[in-house]
Amino acid sequence: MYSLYTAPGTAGLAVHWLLIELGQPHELHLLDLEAGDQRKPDYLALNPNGVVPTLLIDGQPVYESAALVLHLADAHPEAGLAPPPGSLARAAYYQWIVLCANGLLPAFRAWFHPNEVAGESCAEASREHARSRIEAAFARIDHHLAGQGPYLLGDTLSAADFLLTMLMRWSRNMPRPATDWPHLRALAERMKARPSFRTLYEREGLTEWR
Ligand SMILES: N[C@@H](CCC(=O)N[C@@H](CS)C(=O)NCC(=O)O)C(=O)O
Repeated sequence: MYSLYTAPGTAGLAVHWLLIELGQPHELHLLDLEAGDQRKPDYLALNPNGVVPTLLIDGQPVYESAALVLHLADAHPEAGLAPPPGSLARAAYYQWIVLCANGLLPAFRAWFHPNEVAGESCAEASREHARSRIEAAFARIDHHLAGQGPYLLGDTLSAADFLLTMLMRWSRNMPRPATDWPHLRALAERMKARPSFRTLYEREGLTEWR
């Protein structure tokens, strides 16, 4: 049994979306980040980092969105969202998940919280630097999709596409949103057309970037 602690539109979105896509029953706990729910002792006991998401898997808390995406795809292989371990496709799959988790996700964190990088006095420069890193990553992924798309793994949808779509969504109000790049835009449209995306939006109460 799964229990997801998240907040609408955050790093928990890909995890929530996959739970819906995979048809896995789960309890949903929506935290109010503005009110500081993520720093309350009960939540810190589940995730000492004080961030969302956290997924209780049979009562055990596990965190880090990319780790949860990898786990859910493996735990429910019938959906075919993860290539077989040891295969070449699996190596590419790891590559994209790690690029999202290790490259794009921290750059977005720096975009949304630029004062965390080097203090308030450097916030503007940090934000600008984050923006250029995000745009450069989008350009490289778009180039990949142009030659080897339409999904990150070619013709095969994988859990990595869900993680990337979450990140593309985060760029919607940036000077150059992901949808400025034609192949990223096409991927976003495909992903948004999934019935699970509509359910996700209803359950998280989201309206932007439909
Ligand atoms: N590396 C973490 C990052 C999680 C993260 O930064 N979550 C944000 C929301 S997107 C959060 O909880 N922010 C609240 C805060 O920092 O107080 C993951 O991917 O799960």
